[in-house]
Amino acid sequence: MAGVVRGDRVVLGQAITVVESARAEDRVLAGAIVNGVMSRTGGAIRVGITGVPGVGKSSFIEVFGKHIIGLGKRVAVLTIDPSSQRTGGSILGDKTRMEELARNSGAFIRPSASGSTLGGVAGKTREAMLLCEAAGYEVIIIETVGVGQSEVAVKNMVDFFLLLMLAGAGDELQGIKKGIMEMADAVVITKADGDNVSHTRQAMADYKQALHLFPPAPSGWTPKVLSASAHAGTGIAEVWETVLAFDKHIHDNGFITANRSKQNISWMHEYFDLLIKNDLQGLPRLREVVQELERGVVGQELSPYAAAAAMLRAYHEAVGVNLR
Ligand SMILES: Nc1nc2c(ncn2[C@@H]2O[C@H](COP(=O)(O)OP(=O)(O)OP(=O)(O)O)[C@@H](O)[C@H]2O)c(=O)[nH]1
Ligand SMILES: [Mg+2]
Repeated sequence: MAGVVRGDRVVLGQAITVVESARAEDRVLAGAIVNGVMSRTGGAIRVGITGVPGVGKSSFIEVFGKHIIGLGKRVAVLTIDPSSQRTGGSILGDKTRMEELARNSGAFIRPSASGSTLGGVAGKTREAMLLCEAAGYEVIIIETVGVGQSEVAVKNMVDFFLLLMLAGAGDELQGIKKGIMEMADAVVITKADGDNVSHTRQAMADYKQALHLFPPAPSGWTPKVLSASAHAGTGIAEVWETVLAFDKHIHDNGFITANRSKQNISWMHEYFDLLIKNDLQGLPRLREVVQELERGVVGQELSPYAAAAAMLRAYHEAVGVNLR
């Protein structure tokens, strides 16, 4: 823990590995680590970045991260890739695309552990974020692939949510669901260079129009539409200035406190659900009851609802016996 607080990147990496571990003995240590650093967390600006595969997230973050470090801040980048289980992950690709940033002493880059459920990965990313804050990173960037699974989880752990979009890619929403656009504090049209420049102008006008139709956000912030090119290095400073303007806005109107409290409450409930689930799995006698109930559902003797209710009764009983 002292190593984390000291800002030692190796120790920070090791602490995140412990937090990500599913082993029971590591869970105890992980809990102690997270509790131990809690009072040193909360100071960073938390930025979520999403967009369809290939939109240019990693390239953008490479340039964006270096820009922020150039202004004297330390940046941690955490990635959640819900597809990494299936495809084996674009982690290697990300590593190469953020090569310079990864070598920068002001940066810390960490891909999410694959092989867990989405909820699990998201929960661990949140803990990794807290560890990075305790280690003194002032800006936390969480990258996720915009395929509609992990955005809500990311939105629930960040302050600022950035959606990257391509210009002139036909369908105006590019498979990005309306709900994701609605969560965005800014939309950035990427690859605004070369032949793309004129398309970019049109796309910006279209997105301004589209965002205008959404109801006002609880933060009281009007979402911005910007453009950037990671290759040309243009528009990057404006995106950072927008994040800073948003940060000032939510500190001035108190939204940051209200929002983070809300996030912590939902975090608590998520953890509770997880604890119950783990607890259920840890009761061998209950497992037999559950299997029997499953057979009942398969044989259509029991409705799924009735089986769930019976499962809860059996759980209460099992816990009652345990407590005595
Ligand atoms: N012209 C142009 N191409 C870019 C720019 N940024 C990224 N690209 C290209 O777009 C492709 C995808 O870029 P990535 O940064 O890997 O995109 P990503 O969104 O991280 O992709 P996934 O991690 O696979 O979801 C690469 O071939 C990049 O070279 C840019 O600013 N301009
Ligand atoms: Mg990427």
